[in-house]
Amino acid sequence: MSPPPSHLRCEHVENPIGLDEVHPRFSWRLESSTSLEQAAYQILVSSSTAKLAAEAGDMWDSGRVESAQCHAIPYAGQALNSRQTCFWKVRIWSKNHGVSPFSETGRFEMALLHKEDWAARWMGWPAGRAGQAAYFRCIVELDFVPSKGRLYISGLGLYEAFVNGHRTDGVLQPTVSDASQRVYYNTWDVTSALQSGENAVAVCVGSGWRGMPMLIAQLEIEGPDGQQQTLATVRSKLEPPWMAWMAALGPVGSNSLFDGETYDARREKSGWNLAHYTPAPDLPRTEQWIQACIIPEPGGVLRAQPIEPIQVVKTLEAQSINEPQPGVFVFDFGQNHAGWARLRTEGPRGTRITLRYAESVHEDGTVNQDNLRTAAAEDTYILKGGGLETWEPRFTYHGYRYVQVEGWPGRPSIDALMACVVRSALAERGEFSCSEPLLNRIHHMVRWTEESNLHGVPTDCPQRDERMGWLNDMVSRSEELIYNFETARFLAKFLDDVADTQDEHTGAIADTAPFHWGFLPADPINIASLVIATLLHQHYGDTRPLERNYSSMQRWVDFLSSQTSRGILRYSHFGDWAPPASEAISHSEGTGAISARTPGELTSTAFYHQALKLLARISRIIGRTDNAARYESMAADVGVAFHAEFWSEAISGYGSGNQACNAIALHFNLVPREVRGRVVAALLKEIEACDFHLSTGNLATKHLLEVLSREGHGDVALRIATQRTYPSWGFMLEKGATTLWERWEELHGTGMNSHNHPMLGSVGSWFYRHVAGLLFREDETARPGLIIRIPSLTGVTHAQAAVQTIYGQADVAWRRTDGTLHVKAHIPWNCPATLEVPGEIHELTPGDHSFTFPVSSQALQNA
Ligand code: RAM
Repeated sequence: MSPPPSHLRCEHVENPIGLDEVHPRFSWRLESSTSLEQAAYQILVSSSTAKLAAEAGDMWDSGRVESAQCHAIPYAGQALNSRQTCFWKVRIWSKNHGVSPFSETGRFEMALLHKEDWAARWMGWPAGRAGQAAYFRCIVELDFVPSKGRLYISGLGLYEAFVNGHRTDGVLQPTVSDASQRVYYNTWDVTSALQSGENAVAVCVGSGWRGMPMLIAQLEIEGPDGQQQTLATVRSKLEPPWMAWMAALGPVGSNSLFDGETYDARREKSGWNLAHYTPAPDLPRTEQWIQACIIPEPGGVLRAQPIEPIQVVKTLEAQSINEPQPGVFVFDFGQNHAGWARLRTEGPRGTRITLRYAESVHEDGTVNQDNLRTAAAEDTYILKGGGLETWEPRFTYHGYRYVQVEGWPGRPSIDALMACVVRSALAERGEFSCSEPLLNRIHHMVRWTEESNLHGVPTDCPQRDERMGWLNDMVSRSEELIYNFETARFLAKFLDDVADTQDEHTGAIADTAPFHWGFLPADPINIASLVIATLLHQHYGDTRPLERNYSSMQRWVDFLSSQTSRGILRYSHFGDWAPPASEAISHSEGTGAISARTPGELTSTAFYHQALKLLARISRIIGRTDNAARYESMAADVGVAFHAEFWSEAISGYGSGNQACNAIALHFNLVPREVRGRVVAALLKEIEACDFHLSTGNLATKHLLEVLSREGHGDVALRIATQRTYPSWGFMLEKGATTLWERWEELHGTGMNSHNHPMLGSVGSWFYRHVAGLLFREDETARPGLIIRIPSLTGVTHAQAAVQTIYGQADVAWRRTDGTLHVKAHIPWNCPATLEVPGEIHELTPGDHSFTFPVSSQALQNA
């Protein structure tokens, strides 16, 4: 008999609360590596545990469904209500093994589904000041012992909330959005913080991306005998005075995501977040509590936050302290990252300590903030005196390796500062290593760069005055990201951000999401939503992001179609952005980041063609085959036009014949079969002319490595990837980089040169796919499956990778010794998989496998 399903997830989360997805999706696994294959399943959803125990699926009984799918199966039962809790379980039938017992019980709880569920209104404070944090508090009195408490809350720009002094989870909440379109709120289970008698809800709201702080909060409490009490941000004449929300200024003064935070501990309102609190009698006027007021709404609809909160995910100790000038101390944490420093100090009241953050130091040892542009990246802490004080900011974050401390009382010890690494708390998903230490170091560098750029959206950088979700970066970076981190929710949410930028009349989207910078219409290469939707299906078997964004993607592609002239799309903003300086137009935008040799109309047309291909594929996946045929035929026409426009017989290649032009044309299958060999040869020749260095920017770098491996030239790709001289990843490492640079050049000045920029990190997915050989199938209808394709690399003798799939962890490890190739693989339960070595294909069943192959035939070397 098959064991019961386990690892129950609803909307990718174990027993979630606060869902506003009215068809939440269920997933499970089998903690067994047997070769059982699921043939059918049955899901029961009940309104109570008793009913579930009696196997009465009063909310939904899926019945026996003949399917191997075990992930993201949508609820299709009775309509779900706001706040409703449901309980569910699942059993499966395995081929030849009969039915399993039912799983343990999972549960999920709905959030506030309708506008009318909100008694609360947006609240502000007329005496507040833009750029200053506002403090809010309110008391609710209970004459029962609470058995359930939920706090529904959002604060713009960012909030930090307490119930009776207990802080809610996460930092920098809520997650970023275009607040004129949608505002995310969090649902917190605060049951254990509540008590009978007086309870305090206290919230500090900072600026974030916005100016004036504003708050909406609704605390709903239930008692064991059905008692109910709600405390909401409202103000009406009927409201008893003790239930009024009060507001004041406090110790968090000026605060901004980019510039940093100032905290004056002398202004702390001791006990402000507790029920029994008596304000000091001598507070200056602005620090006195006065009634908050209702203010206009930000415009966007309130939606439950669908992704992981941002957290302090780890801390780093300083490696060294320098004193470049008397009283100026520079802490080196040894690793560039995003977050802030936590300080411990003791000193006289009124002592002012400043912390200035930077990615590099000047020759004299002081921090170099030149590349932060207008971001001040400076935190200030003013001591209250009288003992040990610890502090960390809450409404800012910085991209840094070094912190320069000034004003410290005495000399700081090495543990006076601790670095907090702050990011959206996505689980790590993949791991990779191989026999070439340089590749392992690059992998590590790519991982740290991603760690630094997951902040509600995939940001381009964490340090300067930017930190935007640039779509062009995501076009090439998403696959690396999905291998390295659990992004099922994060990337689906980003698709909503992209859709929010869409012009309702033209269908054009913007270059950044949420839209702060760049152009609208975006560069035609910005097909990130199609790339991401396809990856989410490939890796997670998730069709919802495809269905939900289908019309938005169609409208964007239709807009691009409307801009073509005989199949060619000529407008372009960035193209293959930031190639090596010798390839770029010297004084172009982004301190010379526009490619001189990769024509914008070539990238625009090639990516438009790819958008049509992806849209055709997405159409087939979700059953819109009528559209699929249309997009395929449009793509074929664009392909013909591309070749006619950009092909040069004389150079056997496209455009200028540089690496980018030919790699993109080849990888997107824009090259007619009869000249394909010539283009590959021209690409190899060009690479040789560059002494086996790349000459590509943020887009073409991905296509270059991929296409070389696909065309059987993995060793050439490996040679490029293992360079240590400019331009290469190894060069960055040789120069001391710990995260990826934005430019191939080593730059430290005032121009565009972030030192923590994932856009050149697409090599990270090449590691998994073409060094370790762990690929996801590109099937359009089936559930996700693996291809283990052992590459023929002479420069690597062993490699391994592990990835958390929807079925469990998959592992592959290969080693070449004495003319023998050894392959070990672990295929998780229910996962379709094949092993490919040149000339051979093996179906792999779930479980452990070990193979050896002779390589004496040279087949593996030369395939
Ligand atoms: C800069 C950043 C970003 C890039 C855009 C076009 O602001 O480098 O990553 O892709 O320009």
